[in-house]
Amino acid sequence: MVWTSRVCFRKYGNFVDNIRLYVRGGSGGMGLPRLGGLGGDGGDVWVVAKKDITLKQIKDKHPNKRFTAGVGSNSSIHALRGAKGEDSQVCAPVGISVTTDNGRILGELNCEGDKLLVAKGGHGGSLHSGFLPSKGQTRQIRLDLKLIADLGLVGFPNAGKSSLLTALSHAKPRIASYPFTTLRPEIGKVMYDDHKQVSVADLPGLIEGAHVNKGMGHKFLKHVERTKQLLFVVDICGFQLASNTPLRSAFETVMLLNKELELYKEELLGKPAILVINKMDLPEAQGLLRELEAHLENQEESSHRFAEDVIPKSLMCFTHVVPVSATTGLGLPLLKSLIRQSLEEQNVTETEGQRSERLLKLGREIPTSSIPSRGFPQPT
Ligand SMILES: Nc1nc2c(ncn2[C@@H]2O[C@H](COP(=O)(O)OP(=O)(O)OP(=O)(O)O)[C@@H](O)[C@H]2O)c(=O)[nH]1
Ligand SMILES: [Mg+2]
Repeated sequence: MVWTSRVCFRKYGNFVDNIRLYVRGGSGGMGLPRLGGLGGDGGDVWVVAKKDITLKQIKDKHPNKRFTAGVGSNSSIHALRGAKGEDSQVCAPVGISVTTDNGRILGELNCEGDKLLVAKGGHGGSLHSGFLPSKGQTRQIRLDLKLIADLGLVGFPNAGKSSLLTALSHAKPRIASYPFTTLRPEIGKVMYDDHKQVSVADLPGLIEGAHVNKGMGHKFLKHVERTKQLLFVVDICGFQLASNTPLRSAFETVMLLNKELELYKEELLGKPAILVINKMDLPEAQGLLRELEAHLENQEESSHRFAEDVIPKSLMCFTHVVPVSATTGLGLPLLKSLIRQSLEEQNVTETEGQRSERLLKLGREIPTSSIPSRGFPQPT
């Protein structure tokens, strides 16, 4: 039997993978015609790549999403050459592309410290301009996190992530019964009957302590940030790394994956995610699935058995829970259609969000004086 249930533990969808900003270079300072003094140039706005920054942090720290550089100083008797206005910096994550509102690419920031000029300051007044300054450049820009794939496969080693990718796409990743078979992401394309394609990244397995870089830790987590949605893949029989480490049940592996993502970057839990329970062809699978279901439904209670430091503070929200077998193909057609549905839902939510943001902005920009009155005196 193939079934799916919708388990939603908390609101999801607050992961930010793009953001629109208003940037304005500072105006130049006035020149001093009497003495031939030059006004200072306005400051510039730069986007600078920093390691531990996320787009969500920019959004939270600068709710009005405006970055304006300083004005150049006027020329004066004391300082004939006015000082340049202060530059403004937008600290952004590594791995973003910057475009103008109409889609022109301004540049990419791929390494820490990369800088991109996004709004030039105006010139200070000089003989050439009749000592009058010019205004700084004004622009709407978009910062987009460069995604490696639509979906990322998240799971402990041996859960069957690579097997699942092989079953869903034409990719041929290495599959073996030992942990850490996959060492770098491999992208597969899932094809649909109407020729639509969805890209899925097979990622290295994650183990407890990944957030402090155990196993393939950081390499893995860095890639998770660069996918739109997550597919948690769990072995219904659980996971044991070695004979001297504890055997983790399927429910424990879900909790531990949740905890590792939270410890690395809590906002990753805001990504839409589907929980895939793999290896349902194994003889003991049905009984274990019932147990897992019961735990997922009573998550709060079930997690009390764990050590304090294993219990996640926020729980991942799964849009669907789908039992499958990568080996026999059980549940895969349903999983394929849920993946598509989930991505389409996310697209709609994002487009609606952007549209209402634009409308809101438009409302702010139309001055009330331009709204025609009906001949009544306006209150002052
Ligand atoms: N019985 C059964 N075995 C499976 C299934 N899916 C995968 N396996 C087996 O599980 C083992 C691990 O599979 P992989 O696909 O390499 O697992 P992985 O999650 O990619 O592992 P890492 O790359 O090490 O993180 C292999 O021996 C697979 O044949 C399944 O649905 N049923
Ligand atoms: Mg693998």
